[in-house]
Amino acid sequence: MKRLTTLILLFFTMISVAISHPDQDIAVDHLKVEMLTNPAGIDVENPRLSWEIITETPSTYQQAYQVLVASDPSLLSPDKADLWNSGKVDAEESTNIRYAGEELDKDTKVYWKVKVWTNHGESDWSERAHWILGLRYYKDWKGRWIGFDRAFPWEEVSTFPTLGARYFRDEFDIKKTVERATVYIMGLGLYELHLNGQKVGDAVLAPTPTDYTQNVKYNAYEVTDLLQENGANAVGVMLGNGRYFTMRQHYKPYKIKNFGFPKLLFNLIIHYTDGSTEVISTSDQWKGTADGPIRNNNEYDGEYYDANKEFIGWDQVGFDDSAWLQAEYVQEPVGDYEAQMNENMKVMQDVAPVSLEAIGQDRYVLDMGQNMVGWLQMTVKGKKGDTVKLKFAESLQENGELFMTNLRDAKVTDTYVLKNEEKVTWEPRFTYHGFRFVEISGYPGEPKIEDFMGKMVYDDIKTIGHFETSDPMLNHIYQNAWWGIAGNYKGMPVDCPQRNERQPWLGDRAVGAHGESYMFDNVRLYKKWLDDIRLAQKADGALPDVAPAYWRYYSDNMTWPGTYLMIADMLYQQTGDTSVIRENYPAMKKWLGYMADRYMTEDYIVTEDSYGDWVVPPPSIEAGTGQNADVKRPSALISTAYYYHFMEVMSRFATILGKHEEIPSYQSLKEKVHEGFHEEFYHQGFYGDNKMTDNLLPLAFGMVPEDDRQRVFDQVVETIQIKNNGHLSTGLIGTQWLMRTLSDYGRADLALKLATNTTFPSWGYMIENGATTIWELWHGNVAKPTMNSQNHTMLLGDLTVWFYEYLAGIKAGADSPGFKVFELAPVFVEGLDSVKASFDSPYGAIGSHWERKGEQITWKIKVPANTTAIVKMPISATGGILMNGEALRSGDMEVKLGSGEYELVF
Ligand code: RAM
Repeated sequence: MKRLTTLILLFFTMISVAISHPDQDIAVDHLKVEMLTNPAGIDVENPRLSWEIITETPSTYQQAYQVLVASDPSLLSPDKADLWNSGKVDAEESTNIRYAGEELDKDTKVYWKVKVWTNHGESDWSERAHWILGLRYYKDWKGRWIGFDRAFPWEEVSTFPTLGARYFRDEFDIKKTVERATVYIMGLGLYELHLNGQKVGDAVLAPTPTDYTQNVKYNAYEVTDLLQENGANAVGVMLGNGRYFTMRQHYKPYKIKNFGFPKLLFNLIIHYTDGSTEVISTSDQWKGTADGPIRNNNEYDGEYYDANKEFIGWDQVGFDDSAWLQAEYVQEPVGDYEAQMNENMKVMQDVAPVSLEAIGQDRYVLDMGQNMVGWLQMTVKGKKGDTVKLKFAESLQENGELFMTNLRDAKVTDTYVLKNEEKVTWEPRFTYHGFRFVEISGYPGEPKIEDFMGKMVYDDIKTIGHFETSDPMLNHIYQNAWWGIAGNYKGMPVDCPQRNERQPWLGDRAVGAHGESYMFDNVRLYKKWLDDIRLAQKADGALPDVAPAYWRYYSDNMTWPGTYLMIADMLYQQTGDTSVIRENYPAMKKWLGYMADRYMTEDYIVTEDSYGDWVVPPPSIEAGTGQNADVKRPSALISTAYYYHFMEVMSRFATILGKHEEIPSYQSLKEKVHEGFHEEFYHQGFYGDNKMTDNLLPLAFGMVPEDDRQRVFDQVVETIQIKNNGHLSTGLIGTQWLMRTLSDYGRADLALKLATNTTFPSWGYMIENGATTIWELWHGNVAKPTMNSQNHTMLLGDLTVWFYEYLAGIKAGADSPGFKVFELAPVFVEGLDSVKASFDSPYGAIGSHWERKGEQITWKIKVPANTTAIVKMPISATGGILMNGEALRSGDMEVKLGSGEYELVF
């Protein structure tokens, strides 16, 4: 009997399988591997796969999925998939599904596709995507590192080094038919790869910078189509200095990390159709020279290009390289070899200049109209030997000359020497500048504005957020933030792009990175940064202030190194990926132990701090005029409050990792720090010296006893309204908690006031004074120039988080990271008539657009498939709420909505 039932069941199942057919409306798209679209050369054995469900049908949820992975596109069917057929898996998860198929060999290209079953039917199979598992083991690499571990007579290794690019080349024959070929390359500091006369890929300034004593990133490119079958082929690689041969040599060697001369390891793995494989790799049979057109390249100082030194055809077959040297075997870099999982930089946008003016004989100033990061492309025609100089600056002096003093000793000059009378278009390769203005000198004839084009260069990551309000000043600030954040993405988030610094300072991004995550698809960049930070940890537990620690700053404080925890927390919240916590938890714990051992008193006060509330505004513009902003005001209040906060964060991390046994120790230390903090810093109704940040931190971290909260908060309000006449007085630390704390305590109106101020100190003040990005200093227009960048992101604090999570109200669910369940709960702040925002979550676009007309608010929202939005209505909407024209039950101040578009009116 049982057998019969099984048979009958089987029969019906077969019928239902046979008659089930995909629903035209439900599709799967945007397939990603480790959140990358079709990655070449990753080194994750079991990468995580993600996809998005696209449908117009409301409230669609995934109920099951099936993934197929095969070694050949022709095998991508359920009965043939040779690497993995997951079968139909009942699950709602559509992100971060681990590949659980056959173990893959090195340099393997695999193809995959997916289909889903939902509560509204099933999809068809997706389009196919692929990934390449690259080289996972040290031993997978063939050949040897080549380079020239020395300078040539025309080069100089001094404080301001001039070192030309190195050029290497080789030719090889291909005698068989190629099935597939992939290049794996480590070219340090920077490389540009050419095959048979063509540049490979569109990356610039690759690879991503690391501390090369810790890890070296390789890039991979599929080059099958660039190879010449049954014939001769040529490979050419240019090497630039980047951060490897660092920008300042023989100068403060105790502080500035230097790695050596540029070098290269190259593997081209060719699979032939007959099943055999060949590897072309670097050896001393390659030829090389440093006597080429790029005479100097330096991130601070610029590039010097002499076209007379060009060797045409050097990257093609048949070039006469008899004058070149034999490549030399060199020391390998110390760090481990790893696939680069974050994006390389690219020319992301063209920026046309807005004006060109003569400022003297043979000198012109070009205005880009925007403080930007990248370089200038120039078209020029003259005669042999004509030398054009391009000098970059962020602003002009009153006399119209470039303002250079805030760049410190960075020479920021690109030079081009003409070789003949032909018209040429040129741009540099191994440098970049932060600039709005360019001084052009030596240009033959009269330059025209059309001869120049700005190239905006930053990491090849998508802008995924859009934010706009009824207030032009807020929109302007948002635009400035976008330009500043994008431009400072340099394979690591640097503090500034123009002066002789450009360091990845941790503190600057602690909270900013969270706001940025709504604007840019920066997950892989920040994951890489967590690696940089972890790898910079000392054996004793110390974490640096700058990572990669190109500048050796281990000053021991809670705020800059603490960014390590905050970035991991942010990535977890925004993506739901627990690996960021798992991988970094031990190092975080070690650091917190180190800080407690060394700096925690018996009364649980953490005494050590370095920067205090860095760059607080001076009391007035007059008082700040000509003043140095580089003043450290260490504060035990700040370090102790952060210690408390991090105990809470670590408890959460321990919960996520299932390390429940570790939670009590965090909790008990947290309590003790709390008591100590209260004892030491609490006075009647305020903390510390009653500065804004002194009160903001305990409020933001939940340290204030309930009965005293309002009193303490009132102090913040009084400081803003009365002492500061409606302005903030926070520096880098306080501003990171400012807007959210004000809103959480019911004063979003005050936050809005601060955000729309145009008088000092405010973001609007910067704009009133010509800023097109965000300044390093609130008084940037009058401060002493020694530390005064005009393109820094650190003073954004939590402003962009506030834009998305408060004004638009889009926020990952408190108990559900990664936007599977998320909140939509804007503050419909008085004084704003509309806010329109969207953000591409891992599941698709989320939208929130509200508009106030008189007393009525219309709020349009968009919820992607396979997610749930917890939609919170304002308390003031008790007068009745219409959703898509129908009245919600009264008292329904919170509704859960599945995918779709909705319009709420109240
Ligand atoms: C300066 C910059 C940087 C900051 C450090 C402490 O170099 O302002 O952004 O983090 O100081």
